[in-house]
Amino acid sequence: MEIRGAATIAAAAAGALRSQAVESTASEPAVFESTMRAAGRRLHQTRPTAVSLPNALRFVLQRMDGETVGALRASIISAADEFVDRLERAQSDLGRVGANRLRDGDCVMTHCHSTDALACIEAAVKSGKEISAVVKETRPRNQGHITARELRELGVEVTLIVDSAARRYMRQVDHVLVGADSIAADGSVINKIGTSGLAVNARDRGVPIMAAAQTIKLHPDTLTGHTVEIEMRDEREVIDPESRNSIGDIAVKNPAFDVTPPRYVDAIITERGQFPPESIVTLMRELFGESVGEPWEEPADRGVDGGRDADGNGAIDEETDL
Ligand code: RI2
Repeated sequence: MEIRGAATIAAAAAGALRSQAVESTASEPAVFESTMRAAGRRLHQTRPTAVSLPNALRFVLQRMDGETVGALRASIISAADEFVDRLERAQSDLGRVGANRLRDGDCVMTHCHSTDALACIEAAVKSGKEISAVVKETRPRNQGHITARELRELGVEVTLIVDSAARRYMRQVDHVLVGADSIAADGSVINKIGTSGLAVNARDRGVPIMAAAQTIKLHPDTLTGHTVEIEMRDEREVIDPESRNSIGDIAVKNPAFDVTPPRYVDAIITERGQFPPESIVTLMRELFGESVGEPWEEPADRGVDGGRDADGNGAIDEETDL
């Protein structure tokens, strides 16, 4: 969690591959390629839910090319730099799309901290619109505090609330704006825990909900029926060990993310425009085709399905669905 937020994680992963390429002492091309794939596998294991991480690894490692170590190294460096450059451009393009949905004087409710979501508010403010925000603190790690600070830096009027006050304040907001860690092929939005309940409340109150998600948040594996793994985090984020012991024998669960079904989402905002969630699959097919590789695996280990587990049901994990 020192590096967090799906876009930031993606940039860090590309940067880590770049560092590995620069620092590798391999003198044989095959050894160099193998160390790059090993670095990719290690990075891939760090967090399971944000698909921007494997998408970043895929972008860089698929461009690893050359007959010599020098050429291979140069290809990684140039791909990593291009990835970060595209990421920054995508976020500002997405911000302009999202800003078009915000009118002068609108109030926005936010959840957690998302650089993609903030890009929309920033673009609106920079175009001269006055925007205010109701910011949910977002238990257990209170990343809403980061959002509150960054919105204040933009000059946005901020009201901070506890998560459970969201419904009470829903009447005075014009939009719910969240980010995404992954978007599934059916248009489900996988985002910080609490997003799905917030979206249900918003729908009940007639408040539109928009998810700001660059296309690196689109989860290509979900095109072929794979589910999105939800990260379970340390129970000490929820309760300290002393308090837990004083209560007695209890179970504590701390899922980091949840799944908001497409019927509760009005628009997914990307750098390629805004999409109703049900049509995001069209963009996914255009970007990924029908299959995706896992270039961090050694060629012999890739297999027909890239070595992944397939439950084949094409649905979201039942524990995470509404
Ligand atoms: P950007 C965060 O997860 C939040 O769920 C946020 O909505 C999402 O990443 C996207 O963030 P975490 O890494 O890419 O804090 O928009 O667990 O910055």
